[in-house]
Parts: sequence; C-alpha cells; structure tokens
Amino acid sequence: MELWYAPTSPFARKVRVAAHELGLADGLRLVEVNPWTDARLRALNPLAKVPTLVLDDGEAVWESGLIAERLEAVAGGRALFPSAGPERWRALSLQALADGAGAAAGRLFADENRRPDERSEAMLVRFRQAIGASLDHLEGAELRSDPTIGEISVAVLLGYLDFRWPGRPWTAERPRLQAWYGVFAERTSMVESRHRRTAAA
Ligand SMILES: N[C@@H](CCC(=O)N[C@@H](CS)C(=O)NCC(=O)O)C(=O)O
Repeated sequence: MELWYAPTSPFARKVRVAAHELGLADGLRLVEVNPWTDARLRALNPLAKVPTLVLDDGEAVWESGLIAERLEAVAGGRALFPSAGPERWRALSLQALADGAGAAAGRLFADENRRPDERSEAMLVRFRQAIGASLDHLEGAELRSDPTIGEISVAVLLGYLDFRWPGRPWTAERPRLQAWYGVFAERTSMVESRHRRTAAA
C-alpha cells in the first residue's frame, strides 16, 4: 500500500498515526507530494488532496476518516472505530470536531500568511473562534489513553496547532487537555509521524 502525504498535513498525519496504531506502518510506502502542484495526485484522487491511500490492487481511497477505516479493515485486528452504540458516536463526534478545527487551523495559517489586502479579517476571527471554541469543548470532553479514531484526531489537531503556532499558549487555559496530550504525544505513532516543514509550506 502507498500513502500519498505531505509532512505539513494534519489529515495525513492522522492516517499515519492510525496506521502505526494498527500495526501497519511498516507495510505503508510513503509518497511525499505537494497537493497543490503535483498532477499525479489528481490522477489518483479527483480532489487532489492528501492523504490519499493506494491499496495493493490499485484502488485509491480519499478522506482521512475513510482511509483510517479501510486500514482498520486491512489490519483485521485492533479497532480504532468502535462498532456500535455510544462508544462509536463518542469517537466519531470527536473525530468530526477535531477535523473541523484542523481545517479551520489550516485555513487560518494560510490566510495569516497572505498580504493584508488579500485576506478577510472577519474570516480570520471566525477561524480563531472555531478553533478556540473547539478546544474549550475538548477541555471538558472524555479523552482516553487507549486511542480510538477520536483520540487520534484530537491529538493530531493539537500537534498541528503546536507546529504552526509554537508560541501560542493554548494549553495554559486548558489543563486537562494539556495533561492528556502530554501523555498521548509520547506514543510511538505520534513521535514517528511528527510534522516537518517543507519548501512548499
Ligand atoms: N477532509 C479531508 C481534508 C484533506 C485536506 O484538506 N488536505 C489538504 C492538506 S492538509 C490538501 O490536500 N489540500 C489541497 C487542496 O485543498 O487542494 C481529509 O480528512 O482527508
């Protein structure tokens, strides 16, 4: 299997963490790509986004959540997606919130780096509100040390915030989240998938 990824992408990192947790990382060939410029990616995925997974039979899979679920099916053992009931809704709800905040963070980072006349202050405020309110919600949420796709998505969001805004003290007002993340970030899956700056971003 191949994972087309960018080292700056939180969604690609989410899939890399999931692959590690499922014991599949060694069998995953990483293909680094700039999704904005590399035409090969659109030939695989009409959306030209990372992550994109290419299965051994050539089928391409897009969307980090769907990719993680396909990897879980390949692994056939450990479950990152609880099968039913409140546990499943808890994990999927965390994933949806963290992914939404991650998308807002990606847009915020891109917009902060545009010229002032090319960006909307109102949108910057809106992205910051989405991120801040999501973190406030997560501060009160139940987060486990044993990862589901929900915990993985939250940890990847926090890792992305640290990567893009290293000086930003998001943890200071959120001690529970800080304590949980301090432990989770030490997992091999998180350490092995750390973000890295590229020439593109
Ligand atoms: N919802 C998608 C988001 C993926 C995404 O937005 N990836 C970004 C990089 S972080 C990308 O490839 N952007 C290129 C583009 O939007 O054309 C997922 O969960 O996989």
